[in-house]
Amino acid sequence: MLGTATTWAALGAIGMALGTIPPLWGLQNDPDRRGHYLALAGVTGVATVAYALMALDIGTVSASGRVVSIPRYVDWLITTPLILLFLSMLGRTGRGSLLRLVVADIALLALGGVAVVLSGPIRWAAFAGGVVCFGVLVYELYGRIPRLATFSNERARILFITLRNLTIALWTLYPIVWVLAPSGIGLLTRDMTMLVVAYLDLISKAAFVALAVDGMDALADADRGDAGAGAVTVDPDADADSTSTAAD
Ligand code: RET
Repeated sequence: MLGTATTWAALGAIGMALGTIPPLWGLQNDPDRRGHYLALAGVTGVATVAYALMALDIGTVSASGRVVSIPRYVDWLITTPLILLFLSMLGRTGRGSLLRLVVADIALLALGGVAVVLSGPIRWAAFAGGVVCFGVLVYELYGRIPRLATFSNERARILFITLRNLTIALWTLYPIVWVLAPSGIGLLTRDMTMLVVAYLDLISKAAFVALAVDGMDALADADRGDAGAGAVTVDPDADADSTSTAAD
């Protein structure tokens, strides 16, 4: 039997709550990197609240005959910038790059949220605008940041590449689900959409956070000035792509 949206949302809340334990543990045990752990705890912590609200069916509004979940979009508006903040903290690419990422991210989410409630061709125009913003975000993460980044050591660079690739691969699935869901052509039911999105959210948040916490000792190695597992300091002028490994 396939569960309902409520069941999947409740399971999502439990998964996100469990996913918040590793960064909270890091906050306790590694006070030097509080900022990193706070950003990570925020990602799964905010999602825990959003999923609990969705499980209780709070914040669902109907517009143009479609159901929009306000907690879902508020969650995305808070947590996706935190994911991008963490990635830019790893690469130390500075405010300009973070700003471009966050502006593109908020614009694509706003356009996607607005597109749900619009009707007629303008709806698909808003969706297409969101996809263009997503293209800008991917270009920044894939094309620009690897060139601008100064990673503290080779392990930090590999951690960045792993998390960035995971992020781009998973985030690409969201607009596809948006089209298949009741927000788009309605091939998926509301219950199935909740299952698929909860699953995507769990990997792009809880798995991201777990991998990030696991990789944080790479930054500790750098702070100690210890070369860690065969680490090297990346030349900021070097093209990071040319030194990439199979992780690319
Ligand atoms: C929308 C529709 C408009 C076009 C695009 C979209 C992309 C959404 C994305 C959401 C990512 C959410 C994440 C949540 C984490 O838990 C808004 C669906 C491009 C990329 C990662």
